[in-house]
Amino acid sequence: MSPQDSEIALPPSLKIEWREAIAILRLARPEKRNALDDATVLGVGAFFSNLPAEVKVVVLDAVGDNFSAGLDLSELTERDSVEGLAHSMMWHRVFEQIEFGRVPVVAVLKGAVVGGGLELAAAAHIRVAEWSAYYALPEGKRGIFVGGGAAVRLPRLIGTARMRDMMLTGRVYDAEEGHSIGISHYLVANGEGLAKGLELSRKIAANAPITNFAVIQALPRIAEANPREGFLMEALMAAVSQDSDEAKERLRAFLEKRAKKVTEF
Ligand code: 1HE
Repeated sequence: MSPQDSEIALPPSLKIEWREAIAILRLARPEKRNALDDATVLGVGAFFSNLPAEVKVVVLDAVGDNFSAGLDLSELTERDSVEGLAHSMMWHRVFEQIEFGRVPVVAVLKGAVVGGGLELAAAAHIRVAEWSAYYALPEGKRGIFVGGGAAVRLPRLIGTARMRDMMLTGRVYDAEEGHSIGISHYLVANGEGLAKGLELSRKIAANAPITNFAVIQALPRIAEANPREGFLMEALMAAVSQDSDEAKERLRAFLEKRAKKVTEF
């Protein structure tokens, strides 16, 4: 616990743990398999828009055996189409704060990573999966459509053809399959996801802030840009980053044999 807790009002379905430069945000509604109700999604948005300055990386974790069973279906029955539009766009705003926020986000996946849970995971920058993780988009079978950004993020991650299959047939990918198609970056034994997520977060936190900024803000925009603009944006970002005092010191440290080699990171 930290004094910062009092500055971020979160619903009971979310818990924060501070570990110096790393903040762990946990979905904490295991009795409902971490289904995402409005209070939880808005709480995630409040958390990311009020991150204390000293936080350099966020780990997105979950209490219980499941990351998230997706949209809280008990809230869905009450919505008409106009309310549905507003709801989906609220999710978009919140997940945008994750993907294009101030710090890199590492998600630790286990059990159900389903529907909106997969959409949430897709907004993170690094995904660590435990063997128990499984992935599905049951929206097709529930008579609805994805609404938390999956139609934009998942085709970029796994391809439109695979996403179409998941939605049309209800296909479930297990952890190993999910890993082989690119959903997770790391696959670890059950119970070891958080330790791996923290290990990676410490490495990320040790990077120059300008590099982390470039990777989460500039890289995805460059990758989507017309190459003519993309090359220029890359050159601008390279120029800005190498001009920083920190970059100069890091380069000097390598040349003076004070820095780790690539094989030692
Ligand atoms: C829920 C939800 C939920 C569980 N909304 N309450 N997501 C889905 O279609 C997935 C629906 N859930 C499931 O298929 C299963 O719950 C699981 C395979 C994920 C887990 O099964 P299991 O056996 O461990 O748990 P359970 O007994 O099914 O569920 C435990 C409780 O959580 C139970 O409530 P209880 O009061 O009877 O104990 C379930 O009703 C509740 N629960 N999942 C509400 N999703 C922005 S658009 C995004 C669109 C979507 O995400 S659609 C996909 C929705």
